Amino acid sequence: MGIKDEIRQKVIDGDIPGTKEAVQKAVESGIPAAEILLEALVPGIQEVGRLFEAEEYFLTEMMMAAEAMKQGVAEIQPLLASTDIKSNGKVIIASVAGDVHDIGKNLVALMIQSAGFDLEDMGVDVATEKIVEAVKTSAPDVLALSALLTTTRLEIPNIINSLKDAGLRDKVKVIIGGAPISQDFAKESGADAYAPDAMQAVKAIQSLMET
Ligand code: B1M
Repeated sequence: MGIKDEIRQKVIDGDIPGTKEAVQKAVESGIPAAEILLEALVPGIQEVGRLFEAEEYFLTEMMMAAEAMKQGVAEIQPLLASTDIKSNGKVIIASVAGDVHDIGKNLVALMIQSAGFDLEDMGVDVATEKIVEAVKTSAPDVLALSALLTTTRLEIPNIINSLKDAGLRDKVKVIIGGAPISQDFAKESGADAYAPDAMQAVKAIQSLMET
């Protein structure tokens, strides 16, 4: 088994020390961090999603796998983050109220930081009022919202309406993403942009900065 397959399997097994060790081994053998992320860790957690959906995995297994994934990402995070201090703008990111999924949000956050933006990460399950308050006080150029559940994505139009009510909608661009989000949903919700993955999120934010 190659090292990338090994990492993928360790994530699927929810083997936290094993994942960290395999990632370290991959780094030492010269595999680029982005490749470890996109070709080993992400496919691992995606397979876990499939197993959960097929009812072969239960919540505990999914939680162990998520932790293994997070710790694997932490091993390569310093290699992905940019040391460039010039700021291209300010972004606030959050997983919406009721949603504790943060692996995808953290990847998007990492890519945004690597692209030279100032980033304020509000974390998970962030109440709409808190997001509106942060937009008011921190005045970001872009608000980035992540939702992974078909139920929590409904929080997105609420946030956009609350921004309107607070007179802030025209002061910030809103980009949204997450597995149940689509371009159509973004349009219906009144968001300015949608991105299907972390790389495209950065590209979309860069174009929003030009508008
Ligand atoms: Co949950 N979960 N989960 N879960 N979980 C899903 C999302 C699910 C699809 C699994 C399934 O049934 N196949 C399903 C949702 C069904 C639905 O609503 N349609 C589900 C469910 C049901 C649940 C619970 C309700 C389970 C329960 O309690 N019975 C519960 C809800 C908790 C809550 O939030 N209130 C729950 C809990 C959990 C764990 C805590 C165990 C864990 C999360 C741990 C953590 O994040 N810290 C977890 C996990 C790990 C998953 C799966 C397996 C993996 C998610 C993930 O990390 N993917 C997931 C199945 C799946 O997605 N296939 C699942 C990898 C990550 C890199 O991808 O997050 O999609 P993703 O992010 C991508 C893109 O979506 C995009 O870029 C990212 C990177 O390229 N993206 C953006 C994300 N945010 C973006 C923002 C942007 C742009 C792009 O701009 C701002």
